[in-house]
Amino acid sequence: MPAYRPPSIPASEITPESIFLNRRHFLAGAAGLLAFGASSRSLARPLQSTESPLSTDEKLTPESDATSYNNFYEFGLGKGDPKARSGKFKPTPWTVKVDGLVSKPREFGLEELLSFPLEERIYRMRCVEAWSMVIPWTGFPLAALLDTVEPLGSAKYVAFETVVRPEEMPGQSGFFQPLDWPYVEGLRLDEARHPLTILALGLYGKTLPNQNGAPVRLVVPWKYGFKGIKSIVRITLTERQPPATWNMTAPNEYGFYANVNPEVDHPRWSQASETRIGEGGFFGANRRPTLPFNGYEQEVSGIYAGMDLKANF
Ligand SMILES: Nc1nc2c(c(=O)[nH]1)N[C@H]1C(S)=C(S)[C@@H](COP(=O)(O)O)O[C@H]1N2
Ligand SMILES: [Mo]
Repeated sequence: MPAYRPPSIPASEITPESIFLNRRHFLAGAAGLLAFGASSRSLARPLQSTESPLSTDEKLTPESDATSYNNFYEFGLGKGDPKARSGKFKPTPWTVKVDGLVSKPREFGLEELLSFPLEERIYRMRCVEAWSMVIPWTGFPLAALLDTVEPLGSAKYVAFETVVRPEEMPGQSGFFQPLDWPYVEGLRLDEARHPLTILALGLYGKTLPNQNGAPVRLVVPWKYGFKGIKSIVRITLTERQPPATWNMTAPNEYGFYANVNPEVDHPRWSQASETRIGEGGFFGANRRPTLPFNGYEQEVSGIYAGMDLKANF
């Protein structure tokens, strides 16, 4: 699988708008111009562009939907809460601590994360609630970050942790607490190193808005959306399978693997089909079939060879 193709389109051709209109993909650098949060805006200094073989050419979900219909329980349970209630959240300055079973544990400042070669990836995102979107992310392969800290041979999993800031995240300070904080997630090391797995710093050519997980979140497109942990402050390499928030909260409903699988229904609803947000009508004619591994079967099924995907859902 090609992880990256050298740029073939001169930077002069690129403007942020044209990127989405002509379906070309870009690599952007934003060092020195950090505008996360409510004032999210175009990443500065687009460097180069390339057609990414890992992107879908399906119609993008309207940006206004992707940034207003969100799951981010730290800001509340309603789909509109993350946007409406995240105004106080401060995504800069930011550091991500990378530790555990690595030779070179260290912290990465946001500027350092932005200095990895950024790439645009247009991915389907399938929420376990049976809706989906098509989102253009800007980010870089998680494998690139893992390489720099040199995982030890004993490392088998990667654990992720979201920030805890009740004073800025109203869903963490209310009377009713739906989840234990911090929100945590995990991947097997080979999943974490898969070329499709990225750390995203932006969407639609802009830095991440707070509601989408500013300033840095995980995107694993063949898994249900809840694996895509937001506002990450720590990444830890471990020997044992790390805890994952939804799996711990309701293990019979949400597995650790959470690979999109139309044949494994949620106990309370079918996973055989989904609604594409923006296409209207949650039920009825607009529903489309859900694809194994969310349509990334060819790319990822090899890493699960021999595994019982119904038992390990
Ligand atoms: N920290 C944290 N990360 C999270 C969540 C959350 O509640 N808290 N929700 C998850 C779920 S269920 C989904 S579907 C995606 C939604 O991402 P989006 O709002 O950017 O579309 O984020 C995931 N990451
Ligand atoms: Mo979700």
